[in-house]
Amino acid sequence: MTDCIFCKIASGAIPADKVYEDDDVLAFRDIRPAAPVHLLLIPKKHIDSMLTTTKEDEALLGKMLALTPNLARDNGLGAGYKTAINTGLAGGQEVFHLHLHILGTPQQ
Ligand code: DGP
Repeated sequence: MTDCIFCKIASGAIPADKVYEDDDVLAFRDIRPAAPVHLLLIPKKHIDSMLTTTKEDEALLGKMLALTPNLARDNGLGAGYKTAINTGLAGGQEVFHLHLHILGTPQQ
């Protein structure tokens, strides 16, 4: 999607502080962090939100969730972290490219 900011980040057209990337997904630091560590994990494929996922997306969604402990550990959140997926305008979603927030405070 040409006017989607996260598609532009996924394609490298605009920069982001990336912490993980593979063929399917990308993780980068949130530009407005709400915690000392605040990552966003996105599918490279454009999906508007959880309101528009299909059965075809099940493996991708499972992969994203399964990646969160590794991403958290690699970014100092091995002791624990929060995840959130804001869904739809009524769910507080601002950027309409599906993304999973990973937030936390590194423990000593
Ligand atoms: P949400 O409310 O779940 O749609 O949160 C969108 C998040 O995306 C918000 O915490 C700020 C972040 N964000 C918006 N634009 C950019 C950007 O261009 N770069 C980065 N790194 N984060 C962004």
